[in-house]
Amino acid sequence: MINTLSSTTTVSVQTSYAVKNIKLAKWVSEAIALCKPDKVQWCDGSQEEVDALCKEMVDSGMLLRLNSELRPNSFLARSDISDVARVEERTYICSEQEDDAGPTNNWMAPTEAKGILNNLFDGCMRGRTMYVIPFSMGPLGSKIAQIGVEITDSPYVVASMRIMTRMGKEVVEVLGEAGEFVPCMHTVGKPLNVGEKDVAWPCNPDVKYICHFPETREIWSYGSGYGGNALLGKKCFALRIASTMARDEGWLAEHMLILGLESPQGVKKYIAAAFPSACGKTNLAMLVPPAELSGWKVTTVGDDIAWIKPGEDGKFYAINPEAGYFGVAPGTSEKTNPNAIRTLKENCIFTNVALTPDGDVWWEGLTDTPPAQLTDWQGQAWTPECGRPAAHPNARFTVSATSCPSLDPQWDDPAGVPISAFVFGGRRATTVPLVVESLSWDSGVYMAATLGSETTAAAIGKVGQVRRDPMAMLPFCGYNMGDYFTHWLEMGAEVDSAPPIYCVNWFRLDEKGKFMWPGFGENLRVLKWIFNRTEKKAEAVKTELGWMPSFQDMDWTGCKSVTEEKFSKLMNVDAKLWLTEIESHKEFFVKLADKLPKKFSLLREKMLATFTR
Ligand code: TSX
Ligand code: MN
Repeated sequence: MINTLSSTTTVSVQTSYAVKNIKLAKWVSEAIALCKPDKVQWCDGSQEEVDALCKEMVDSGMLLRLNSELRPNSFLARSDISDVARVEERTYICSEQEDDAGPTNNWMAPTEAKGILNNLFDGCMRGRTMYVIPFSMGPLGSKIAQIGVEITDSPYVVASMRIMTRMGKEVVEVLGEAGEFVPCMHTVGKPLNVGEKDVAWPCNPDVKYICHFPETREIWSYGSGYGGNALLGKKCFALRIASTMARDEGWLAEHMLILGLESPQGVKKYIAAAFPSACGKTNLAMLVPPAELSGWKVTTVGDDIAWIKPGEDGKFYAINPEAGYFGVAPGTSEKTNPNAIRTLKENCIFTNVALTPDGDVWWEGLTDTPPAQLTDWQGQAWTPECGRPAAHPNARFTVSATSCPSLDPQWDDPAGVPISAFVFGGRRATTVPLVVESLSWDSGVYMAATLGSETTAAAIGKVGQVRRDPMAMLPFCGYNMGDYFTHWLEMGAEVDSAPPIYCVNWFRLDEKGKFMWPGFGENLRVLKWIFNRTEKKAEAVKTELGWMPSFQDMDWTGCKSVTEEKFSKLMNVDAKLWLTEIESHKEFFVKLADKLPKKFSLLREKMLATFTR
């Protein structure tokens, strides 16, 4: 028991540890007064705690326990149909000045947002338990790590945060009396009346707000229990709030995987890579090298977010602020990501996947032939002929990083890992070559800022249209994108020699619409060239776009599908297409014009000139 209560409240508060942090105790007691929960539970992060919560959720119908032989200690959650993804149109940056949010974010004045939120949060936890979740983004006590505390009325969020972050009483110890933390307020937005029976997935189908206050460093999320809307350590904190911290303090909070690459000689390097959605980031982070290049090892530091700081020795050091993977399940298979399949053996929470008759999970792409019968993500009977997907396309797995067989030995190192190269990749059917190394830091930042993916049939929007997603950060940058570009340009000078920047494209198509590059494990051939380039041990040819390997510069041992002719097509830089491409950069930048770095216009003009020559 702890005294976080005002004398007028009568709510049972459960904690097994002392809270000495004055700001924390005060904030929680204010939250209790506002949200008016029936009970308060300070989470300690123990196994017993999460076991008890999962049992409660199974009893209430929020979770289904999977077959303990096939999928030990694993659960299935089915969300409300109105609550299946991040809600970008309901996501706000609440900075004092609208200009600080910039044209690519929704903006609301902080006082206006607080007015709305205070109304919505008033009594929002009636009939429910308020959970207090202390968590660290990054290794506990690391100089690069940050602490947050999430208040939520969702036990699913508690169980998920325990997987995705370092969570529990140790975090409160690290906070001490005066440590700083980011307060993260969350509610599903469905208070229960006395005697009212709860639904399996409580949320507010009509009202959702995901609000970020970069100046006061707080997060308020209302109405959703799903993913990035509710697990506030991830996109809200580790990207939107952290990107503004990083701008102010001279570091980088990026939407990047971090992988380790070790040569047969035992030389180890780390690569940070950004890709827009649906490019297979988790697959790359867990890549299994082709048999013919055995001796090369790929290890996983993180699959989604990197916090990168200049170190004392003049190099960039990166940590993965997360402690688990919240990955898209559909498309994950023994062929696309064998390490993920092994990671998912036990101790998982699955959300919106299909259920097999024997109590295991299934999703589109897991096997070539679907099971004859399933229960779909909405709990309906499903057969292969029924015409509906069995799993929701955005169905997820939540699993601890420590379950991953390719986990890097240094993944939890408080010092982080040194970054030798940045990689940016998009999904482009034409125009963009398989790999190119930028001629300079500045031109690399320009390439990253013009990163884009072509919309596929599944996505909204016209098929074949390029959607720009600078640094894969468009939905996640907590401030003005133009200022973000300037910050990136400036960060190159904060280290002794900035890592080289590469652009890759695994998705180029031939005339018949077939993928030209085999992808997956074969991507190691590109990573190997990058590795050797950073060691000055690989050749390259200078082109209009930058340094590119010729066929002989890459290792083709055991690769049957890529001939020299095919390779030249994969690498082809078509001047006519690039003139159109550069014109489209200009169009994209119009929206950001007032804050766009002047260097970008110069770089574009220079590039234009090389192609018109
Ligand atoms: O994840 C992918 N990667 C990165 C892997 C380390 N995917 C899946 C993208 C959807 C999330 C890819 N898809 C990759 C890739 O490199 N490449 C492709 C395109 C592709 C698809 C299928 C085949 C080849 C290329 N081949 C066969 O199906 C046999
Ligand atoms: Mn992501």
